Amino acid sequence: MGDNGYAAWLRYDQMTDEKLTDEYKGWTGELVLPSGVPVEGVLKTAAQELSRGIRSMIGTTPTVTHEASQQRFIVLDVLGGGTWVDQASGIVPALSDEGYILKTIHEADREYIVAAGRTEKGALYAAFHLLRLLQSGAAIGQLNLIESPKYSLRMINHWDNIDGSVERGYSGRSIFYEGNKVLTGSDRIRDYARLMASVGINGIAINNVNVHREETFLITEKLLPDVARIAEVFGEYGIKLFLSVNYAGTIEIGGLTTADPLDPNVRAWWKEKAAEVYRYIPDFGGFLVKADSENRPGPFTYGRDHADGANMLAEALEPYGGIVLWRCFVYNCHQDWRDRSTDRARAAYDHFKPLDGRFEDNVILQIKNGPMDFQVREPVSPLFGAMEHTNQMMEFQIAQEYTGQQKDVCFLIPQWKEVLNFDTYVKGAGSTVKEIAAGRVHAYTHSGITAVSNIGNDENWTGHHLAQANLYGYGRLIWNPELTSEEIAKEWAAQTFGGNEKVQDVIVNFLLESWSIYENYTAPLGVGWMVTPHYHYGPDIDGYEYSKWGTYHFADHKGIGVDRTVATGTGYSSQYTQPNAEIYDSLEACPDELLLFFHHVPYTHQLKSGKTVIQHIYDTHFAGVEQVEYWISRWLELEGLVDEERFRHVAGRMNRQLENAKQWRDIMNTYFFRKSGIPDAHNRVIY
Ligand code: GCV
Repeated sequence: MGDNGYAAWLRYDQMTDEKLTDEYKGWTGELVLPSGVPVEGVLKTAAQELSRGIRSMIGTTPTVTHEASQQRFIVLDVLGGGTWVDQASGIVPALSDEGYILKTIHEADREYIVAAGRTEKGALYAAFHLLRLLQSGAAIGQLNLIESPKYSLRMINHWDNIDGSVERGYSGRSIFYEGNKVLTGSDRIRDYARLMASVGINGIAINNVNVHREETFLITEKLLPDVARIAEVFGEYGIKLFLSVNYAGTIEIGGLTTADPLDPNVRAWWKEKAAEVYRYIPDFGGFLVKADSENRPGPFTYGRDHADGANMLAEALEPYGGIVLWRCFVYNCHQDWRDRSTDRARAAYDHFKPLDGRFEDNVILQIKNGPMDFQVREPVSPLFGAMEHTNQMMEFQIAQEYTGQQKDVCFLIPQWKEVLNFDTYVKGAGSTVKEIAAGRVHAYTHSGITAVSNIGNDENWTGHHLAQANLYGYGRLIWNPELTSEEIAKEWAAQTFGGNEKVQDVIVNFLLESWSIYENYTAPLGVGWMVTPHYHYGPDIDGYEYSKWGTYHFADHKGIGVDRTVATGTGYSSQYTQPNAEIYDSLEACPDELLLFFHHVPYTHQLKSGKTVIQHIYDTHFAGVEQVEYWISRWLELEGLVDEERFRHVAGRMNRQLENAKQWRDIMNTYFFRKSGIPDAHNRVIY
């Protein structure tokens, strides 16, 4: 592959270390499939991927065979299938269905590496893991790895529209659609499935949760034959296809006058649609639904609630094992800014918590990580874990809508890790988000993690080359949330930019600092927004201040922040379980980084850091720009060490990031100086 970034982390560059190449050659000459060389299915994909990767890195194509003939070889198999591999592998501790082992076995007359899963999917993941090791130059002579994914649902949501546009897409157009047609024959879709399977993704919803008229037909015979072709490719990589559906489908395309979830004709229509979908796509995953949210239709129109709506769809999908992913991003988007009693942050909890226990077993509530909307900093949604008898899954956003839009670098793994490690205390200490999402705090029948995709048809998939790290990292993190941000960044950088230590060092450290840098030059202390309305890139401090969207900072000449306390504010803090409720409610205990999310304070309020709020604003905004300047200078040191194309591309994007950071710095500092009248303690330039 060239250096346009298309291959992403599956580059499989030809190895240059001769000794290591010889060592690997010894192991990779023969690929043995004791259960027979498959002609179709996921195991076949696994064998193909291994062969392809090995050929590309080592230069020789392994012989794919049923029986071993060499002294050293690789074995690819499904455990428990009755082949000799079962015995050779010894006792394998409980593996989940998608788990696998990677084990080097030394016998008297032969040595081999077993890459075997509990299922074919597990074997595919084992194959990709082995390739990752080879690509990173790891030792493979003594492997003894046992892997099981933490989450059973590991999903991606696309916000792609059938006209080819992508809502909140920052890397070109859709890879799935163009001009109201489904793109079926494209290599891109297969290559995308490869990338996703290589990091363990097993479910992808291929259309926007805002389902417009044409997309409403995706679940009908008009478009299902094309959708089925995508599902087939996904299936080869162990990925289930999901579709977002239009809650008002019965009215828009079904010829009915209602979408009342309790109406027998409405129920019958959805059952018919489910049957149709499964006729074309037998392993279809299910429906993703945005209802009664941001002007989308929903059950409220008929005096029904979310449980009524979700259960109707659940009933239709249940005979086929399908699930309903029902989103909780529900709030009043027509709020009067003069009304201080309505708090958007409260909305999801207020709507859904009272419905606990009313949802069918094949419904999962999909909850955004924060109560607002993917801001650079917000607390964890208090709804997460608050419903003991209702399946839940977490929704992240890889797309960087509010975090730099893949023009600015913002590696989000550290943010997601903070969310996953957050202790909700819903069942006492240790009730962390990461355990709840795994269904281990409450006994959920379905759970997991999903995220909004950041890819498009840009040659390098993600616009910014470094934004590929978020996509890779997301998959790795939700396979194993114990991986550190640094481990993930290093893995990604080594596979994507090669082994040069200096290159590694610059990229990894820049990534690791990037979230905090972005936070430094944008909205401070958890207050959020302050972005250009609609586009959500670049500063516009009052852009949303007098709007209907419920996203305010309430800055005046004395202070800033949203009072969400019980005594004097909206009472949002009480949605948390103790001790979190108390900590957030208390001005003294509330962590600095979320201060303005929970409290309205004077500019002279002293933070735990010892600085006043106003000085913090000035300092972080000056620092943010300096940090970007620093990382540009570090990146420029890589000239000649990174291929020309990616070197220039990243340098160009970083200069744009610098312009953005300066714009934020100067507008923020000027705005708050004018509001507060308090000068910068260090007398720096403020306009
Ligand atoms: C798909 C935010 C985004 C919208 C998005 C919405 C959602 O409001 O700005 O583009 O719509 O979230 O998650 O449904």
